[in-house]
Amino acid sequence: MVTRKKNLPDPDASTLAMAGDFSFGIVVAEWNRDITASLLEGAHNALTRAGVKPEQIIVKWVPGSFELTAGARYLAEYTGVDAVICLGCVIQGETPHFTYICQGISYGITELNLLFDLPIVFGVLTTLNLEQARERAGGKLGNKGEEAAITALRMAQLHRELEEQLPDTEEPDEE
Ligand code: RBF
Repeated sequence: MVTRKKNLPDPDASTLAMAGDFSFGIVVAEWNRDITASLLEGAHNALTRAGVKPEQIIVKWVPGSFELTAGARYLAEYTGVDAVICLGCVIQGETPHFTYICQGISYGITELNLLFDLPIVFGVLTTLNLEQARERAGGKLGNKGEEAAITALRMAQLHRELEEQLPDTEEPDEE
């Protein structure tokens, strides 16, 4: 029997109640497409299962994981989505390329989170081999795309809740 390790609980009632109000952008890398397509399926299913309308999910493919930062930035800047999910898979090869790509993406996505007022979620597998990637893309260790989607939902909810608590600072209209 396949055991699916779960790092995150399913979205709770308060998250499910808000899910229909949110829109999401998903940027997904074509490199290691078998794996990233499974991550995308996991993320998409988790969002729609929670109540997000399919038409409220924008999916954009980019060539490789290194391009996820730019893709996420475009989605954050040019669409009105409430959160962006980045999905990719970098597998270690024989050269140090792996390190540069992984560092580039993690720094890039961290910086976007600081620059843009919306959550940008890191759903990138960085594995030593294909087997480890398969285990995390619908295999015995679950589907990290699904976890990235639940994270995006929770962060969009947190963002909305805190935004709604802000006092209204608008100047009153002059007579
Ligand atoms: N992109 C990935 O998403 N996963 C990889 O495992 C991956 N390995 C790469 C290995 C090498 C040697 C090179 C040159 C690129 C690799 N890329 C990989 C593509 C990378 O993310 C990016 O698309 C290109 O470097 C162009 O900016």
